[in-house]
Amino acid sequence: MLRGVSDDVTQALGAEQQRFEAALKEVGDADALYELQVQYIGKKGSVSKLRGQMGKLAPEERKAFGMAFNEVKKAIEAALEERKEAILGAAREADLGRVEDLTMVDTLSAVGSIHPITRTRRELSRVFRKLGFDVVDGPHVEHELYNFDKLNIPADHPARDMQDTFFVDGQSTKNDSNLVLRTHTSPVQIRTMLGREPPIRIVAMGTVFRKDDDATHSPMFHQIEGLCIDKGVTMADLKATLYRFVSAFFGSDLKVRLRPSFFPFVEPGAEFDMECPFCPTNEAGEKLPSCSVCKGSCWIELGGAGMVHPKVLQACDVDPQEYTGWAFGFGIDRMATLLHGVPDLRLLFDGDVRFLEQFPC
Ligand code: FA5
Repeated sequence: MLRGVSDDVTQALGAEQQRFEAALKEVGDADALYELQVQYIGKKGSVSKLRGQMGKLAPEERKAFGMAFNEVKKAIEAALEERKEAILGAAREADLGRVEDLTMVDTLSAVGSIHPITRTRRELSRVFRKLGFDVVDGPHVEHELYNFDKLNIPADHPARDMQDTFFVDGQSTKNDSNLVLRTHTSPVQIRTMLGREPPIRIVAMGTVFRKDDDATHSPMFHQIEGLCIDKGVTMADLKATLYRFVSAFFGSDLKVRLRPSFFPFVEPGAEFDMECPFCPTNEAGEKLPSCSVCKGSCWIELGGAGMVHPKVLQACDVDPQEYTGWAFGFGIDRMATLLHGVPDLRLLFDGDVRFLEQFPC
């Protein structure tokens, strides 16, 4: 490389270059590379120092040495740069590998989320409290007397067949009747009327049990019950309350309709439906019949309702001549499946994390 130049300094330059090239092969990271750079071409580096020897050379040798020095320095700089790129490239590759690691399940910091039923219950509580209702509770294991008899469903009444349930060993303290897993939240009506003086405005929410099991019926499910007892209360108040509730819960102005139906504890009794909030519309805002939720009917069946039967009022020591009242009840699980588009209600209770993860807080 330093052909035609023969003095000691020039040989030393060549020797330093060879030492550098050997050392470079051993360098594995950016720190070691920097050390090498300082060692050879830093201010006090071995190559840099040789430049100071130029003054000792004869004037006609200086030009050749200067050119040789610059050539060596440039070669060292280029080799350092090339090695630096290689080290950075390897570090980037390693970084990409680490990004993949980040996709691993991080079990330590995983926090749960609120179950869709709990979330729906909380939202129902919030809306009914705003409408002036107290939220009350009742036991899951109930006296048969409260679950059926005082609701005008005597032992031989066919309505009991529709709510076939689980009986619990042991005797109830009320009338020596049986203990049952409550089949609906309606016994909370009885407990409330026996425990408070009218006016009454309550909702009760909770778990209920029936001998059911299919895609839309679970043996354990959740209901909400509403009860209003006061002087001069009518069916119009019931409909207005249901309308207010549905509109507040779904956040838009939705109609409610009542259809005649039978429940032994209300008279008159009704099924109540709400206008479907999920129907797709055309550009003119007209609903299209292709809705998968209401199957094009534009109505969603919610539950039962009606004026509290005078026999129920009497059974709870409320004078039907002085007071009237209404009640309603519907399934919370159905509400949650509607809200979240869940095709099988039983998925809500399987405890499968892959299903529940679809409902983050
Ligand atoms: C009743 O349980 C009455 N207690 C409701 C009532 C209250 C009527 C007050 C009048 C006055 P029904 O059996 O229809 O009614 O049940 C009410 C709702 O519970 C149904 O509309 C449905 O949404 C839900 N439901 C009933 N059985 C199941 C089940 N096995 N799984 C899930 N949801 C159910």
